[in-house]
Amino acid sequence: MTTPKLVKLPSMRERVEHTLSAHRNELVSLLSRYVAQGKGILQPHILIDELDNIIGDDSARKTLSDGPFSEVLRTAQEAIVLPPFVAIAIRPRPGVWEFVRVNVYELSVEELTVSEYLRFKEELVDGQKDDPFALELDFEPFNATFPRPTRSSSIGNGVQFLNRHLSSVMFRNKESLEPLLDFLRVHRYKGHVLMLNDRIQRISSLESALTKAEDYVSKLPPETQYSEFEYVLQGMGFERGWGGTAARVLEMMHLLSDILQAPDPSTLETFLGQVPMVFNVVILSVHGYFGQANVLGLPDTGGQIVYILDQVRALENEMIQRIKRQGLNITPRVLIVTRLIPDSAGTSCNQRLERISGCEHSHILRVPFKTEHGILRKWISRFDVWPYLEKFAEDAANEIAAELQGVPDLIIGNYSDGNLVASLLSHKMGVTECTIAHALEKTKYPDSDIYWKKYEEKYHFSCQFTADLLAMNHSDFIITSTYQEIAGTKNTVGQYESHAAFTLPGLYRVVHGVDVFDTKFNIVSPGADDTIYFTYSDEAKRLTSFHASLEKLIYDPQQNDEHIGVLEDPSKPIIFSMARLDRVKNISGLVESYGKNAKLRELANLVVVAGYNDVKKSSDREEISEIEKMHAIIKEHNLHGQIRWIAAQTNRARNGELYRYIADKRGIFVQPALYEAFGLTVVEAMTCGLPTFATCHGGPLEIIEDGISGFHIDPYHPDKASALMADFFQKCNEDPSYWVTISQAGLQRIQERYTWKIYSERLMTLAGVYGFWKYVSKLERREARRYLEMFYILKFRDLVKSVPLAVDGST
Ligand code: UDP
Ligand code: LCN
Repeated sequence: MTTPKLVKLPSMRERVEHTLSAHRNELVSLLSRYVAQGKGILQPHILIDELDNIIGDDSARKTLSDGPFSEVLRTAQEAIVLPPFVAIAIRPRPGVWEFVRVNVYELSVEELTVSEYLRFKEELVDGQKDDPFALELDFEPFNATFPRPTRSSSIGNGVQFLNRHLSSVMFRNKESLEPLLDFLRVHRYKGHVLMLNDRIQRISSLESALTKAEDYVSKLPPETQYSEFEYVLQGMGFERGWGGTAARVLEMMHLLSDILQAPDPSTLETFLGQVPMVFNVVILSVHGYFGQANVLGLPDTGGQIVYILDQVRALENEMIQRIKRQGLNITPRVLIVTRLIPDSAGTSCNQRLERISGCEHSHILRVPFKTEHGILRKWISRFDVWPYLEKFAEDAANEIAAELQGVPDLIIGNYSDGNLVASLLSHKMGVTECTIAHALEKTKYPDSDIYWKKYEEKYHFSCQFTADLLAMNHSDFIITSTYQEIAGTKNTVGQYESHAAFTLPGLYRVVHGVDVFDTKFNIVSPGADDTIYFTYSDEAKRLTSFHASLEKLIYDPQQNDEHIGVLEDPSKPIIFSMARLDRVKNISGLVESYGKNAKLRELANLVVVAGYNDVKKSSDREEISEIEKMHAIIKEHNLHGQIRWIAAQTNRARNGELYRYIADKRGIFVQPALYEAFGLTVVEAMTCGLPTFATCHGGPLEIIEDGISGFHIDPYHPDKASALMADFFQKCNEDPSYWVTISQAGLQRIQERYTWKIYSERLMTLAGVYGFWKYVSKLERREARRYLEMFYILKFRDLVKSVPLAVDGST
């Protein structure tokens, strides 16, 4: 038998070199086409398109697309052209990058380091500067000793990998078990010792105490309450926290015995996930409007609010159950900490404390933005909040301490501003930190890093990207809704991945910003509240009392600031969309593509719920320009008679019924965003049984399996998208069961993956495992924290000074 030889795959530089020597003419012809475009950045589709444009030369095309260079072209993410150079950023697989540069005049190829590539890219903006002292940010050395997977498919399963690592270390020798012992000994709740007391000082005594205790407890009837044998266990060194009944205590003790004898990853995860350590949780969502009623659809106030309120309900429930199961009599608390807005536009955002409905122990705690001029009264855009956050964090820390009478056990940040405050608080309090991005703005705005100055006045991305880097490196674990949020797809770059290396010319250059293979990443997807979103066919649960008002909302001919446009033929099915009226949501793009497709207009009406229809009602610059655009498109395509534009709808229960009402009429839901980080409306619509057409850019790509549980559309090819919808309606006219097939497949997809129950169980387990990991790795982590502290003080604090403070009374 012959042993297969390991063949080393050629590097990208070798591929280019090989092509240059074997097919010089063809490659030069292609590269010259790139260079001919002049200085700039070329996107992947342009790189490929140019191959098709090598005029009249089929064989050249074939040579290049079949040879080793094809891999370079297929995986190129961008090319920087600065004649005579073309530098290409190549991504052979998610999370792995290489950089090559070709001198097209001299026909030489070199491999670039990430720093060299970025420096070259900066020349697009700064010309040749050669400043050897540009600030370079590099987080790699701090994480070099931490374990990480190498396969792209393992990205986002951080906790599994971490458990494997931890258990293999523990397996090595008895001393490695010491941190676990110490960890179990530090647990306390308000001064009361939990799990282990001082009688157990060493692993050997833990082992013998466990044997004795297991022996004793196993002889008790399984349902015996902990209080009945509490004192006996206390004498052996055990305190409350092992379980409420003998059966549960025994189960936990078996798990620990197994770990002490032969640790394995899943036992470790189960055990750490059950150790009671999370009683008080603080969740930060700063910018507002954060409220339970009348806020959705307001600028900047969308899915994040829905997500957090649902999350808190699920989390409180899970905490109560776990605490009870562990035999503790402790009341958990969850505080959502947000901004208090005195001029609260008819919402409850001016109240300090608000109980969360559907919860017993969870509240919204609001803390105002303060400066030396006093409290800021008005709402401000999420892009302008940066100068307020440090003081906000300080004030919030005091308020939280007063509310909880102590520090929380877990801090969860949301979005860039909440994540920064979470980092500041967790840094100060030494508490486990989890961050959730919801949407990293950098990916939404192409080239917003290299051309950051262009965006600065409007968006202050220099602050936001800096805050994002700080938070993603400071947090103990990161939850994402999808894989693509971390590492994209085979062809597209992930949101976090786009922070691995980038440059803000003149500010700093990031050579290792975040590593998508880091075990801190975990995919835990949200769901949709099942009391509000359920299938249209669940007749018993339907809220038919809303039907009359929904009918009015859609068909009432009156034109006012709640709805404009009429649907002349009410018998047609409805194409429905609902989103904030942001540019990126691209509602205007949907209206335009509908307007241009006569067949689609013939087959279906269009109903959109978005923002306001009157510029006077909006204070948000982006929304105002979208409102103007919508009116112009409606006029240009003469859409009156086929479109209904409804202003933002804040009644969630009625919105749930609205999706189902549209399903009754065999309509569809469309999510046309240019980029959607996750897309809760997609999950909501599918949960209600509406066939859904959603953008292929971002989360919906993963939520929907194209052609099976819905459809992907590309907002950059709007004609194709509208043709796909028209085909769908046509097909449904010919065979009405087609609509049902897609609807049911969508429902099945949701049930398998997107539920809050799965989410909250996972979150609690992650809090346990990462709490332990934080404890064992505290020394190493300190180095990174000090580096981050310096970056915060020297860069972030300076940058926020460039953001103007808002003035109450002005718009
Ligand atoms: N939403 C709403 N009324 C509106 C617009 C949106 O209730 O007028 C809700 C929608 O049902 C969803 C959330 O706001 O629950 C939007 O979340 P998504 O993730 O789709 O987008 P985001 O606004 O967070 O970017
Ligand atoms: C923010 C977004 O932009 C959406 O894509 C998400 O669904 C939402 O947050 C909740 O995570």
